Amino acid sequence: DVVPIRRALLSVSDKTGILDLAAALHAAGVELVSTGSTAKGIADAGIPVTEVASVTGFQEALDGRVKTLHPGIHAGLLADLRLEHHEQQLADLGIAPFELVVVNLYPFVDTVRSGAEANAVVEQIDIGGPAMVRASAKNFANVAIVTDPRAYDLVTRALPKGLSLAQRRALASDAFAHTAGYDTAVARWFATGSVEDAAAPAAAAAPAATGDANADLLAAIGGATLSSPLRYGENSHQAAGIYTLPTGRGIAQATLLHGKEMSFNNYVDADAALRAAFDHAEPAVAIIKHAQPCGVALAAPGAADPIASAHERAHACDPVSAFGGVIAANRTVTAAMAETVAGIFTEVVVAPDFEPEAIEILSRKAAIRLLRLPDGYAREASELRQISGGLLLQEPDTFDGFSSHTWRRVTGTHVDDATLADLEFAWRAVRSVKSNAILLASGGASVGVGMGQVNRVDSCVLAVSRAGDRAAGSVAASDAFFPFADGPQILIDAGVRAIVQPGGSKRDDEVIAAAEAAGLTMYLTGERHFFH
Ligand code: 93A
Repeated sequence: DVVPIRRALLSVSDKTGILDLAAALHAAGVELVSTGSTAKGIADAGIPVTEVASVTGFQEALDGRVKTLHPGIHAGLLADLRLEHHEQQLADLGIAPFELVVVNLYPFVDTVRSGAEANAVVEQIDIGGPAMVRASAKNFANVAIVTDPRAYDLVTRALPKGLSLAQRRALASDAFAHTAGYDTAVARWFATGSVEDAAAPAAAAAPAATGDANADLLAAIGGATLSSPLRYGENSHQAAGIYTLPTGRGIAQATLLHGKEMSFNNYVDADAALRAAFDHAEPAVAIIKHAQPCGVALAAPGAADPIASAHERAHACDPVSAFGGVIAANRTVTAAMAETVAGIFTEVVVAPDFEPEAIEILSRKAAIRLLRLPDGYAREASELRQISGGLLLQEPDTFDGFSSHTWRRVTGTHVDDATLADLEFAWRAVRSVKSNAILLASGGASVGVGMGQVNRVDSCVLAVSRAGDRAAGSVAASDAFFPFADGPQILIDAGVRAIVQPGGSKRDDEVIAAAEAAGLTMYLTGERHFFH
């Protein structure tokens, strides 16, 4: 289902990355066809390129309003070469097909925002561009359509082979979202004279796209821009979009290598999964459902394929909950990990990279989304949350400088190195679990997680019941202090060997006495990791 790229059409207003892409395509033997200033830039860079006018035999007319709107171009975009008579007609017409189309549209929104007068704004309504985008997206069976410079990397990595059907389908989805968002802005401008008002009738008529209703809010957080409307928000009746930070290196910048467009919830869960997996320096995997970890694990010591081992162990924590989960790996996904994941219904896999064979294996699943992180994945230096009427901003909770040497042992004997390593792992892992969080771990893998309860006792009960037999002999971490001895007593009764918790409760004495009586080791960290 891979269509080799022989001929590409490049026509972009945003020239970001276009010369590198053109150079890579040329090096792979692809013939380049391009419009006006795009063609000029490519030619100036010394890369051979054919002008659209010499393909159509028709000079651009009406001040550029008619450039690519010509059968000589559009038949090459729309021919379905799976049909013999399309191939024959194309040959009769002397028109060559395109397998790759790279187009982004006139900067309509920016022009409106610049305060340009109405005639100038109207000239920035792109007609030929969306026609090419929509034609190519409709013909995704034959053509790959790229509307976002962040996807150029996907194209160059696929050379010289070309893109798979699943990849072309995902690109087509992005393309229609791109033109839908564009037309929504145009409609809003006609209705209100502005592109900013989400309450305008044009926006209400198109619930799939959000527009820039939150422009003021977004200006406050450093120039985030609407990169794409999402199909919907947390639920299907909620309009939504994704806004990306210009300097971001996170999930918002990740490349979709395979699968359907990311949903709002996919983004939330994938980000939570990354947060959990990247808290560990060793190869680690986190599996997330509803923004909560249902398994976090490191590789088994000496595992032949560490990341595959970490995934297997994370999955084993709670296979029931992992169904339909979102997986983050902090290392390249290997073919072995892919084989296991392919057998489990999974929404998203996000990782720094994927072995080519892993992509091959997972691409057999149409529904799974594979996301490659940008180089140098990093989280922002501040975290933001909206409340009515304002924003809350805080430094992120990190483990910078974390060491168990600062822990205070309040009961029991010194534990052996393996147990201490488990406690350290549990303490790191519990941070990504929503409060009240209790995490039981054994051998560098979570075995039972109690999350999101409104009292700590219930979280203990949940963690113990999820762990089942595995609770006995495990270690426990609690994200915040135990206000009473009832929670730890549940862990003690289940056979937990050691507990790490912040301490600092008024009743620490009671809590410590319960641990003392049971003869287990308890460490106090002096620092809590609430996560709400
Ligand atoms: O003026 S158009 O509406 N009519 C066209 O035929 C046409 N062809 C390409 N807009 C058209 N384009 C747009 O030109 C593309 O969407 C792209 O944004 C831009 C690239 O032009 P250039 O290569 O001259 O910068």
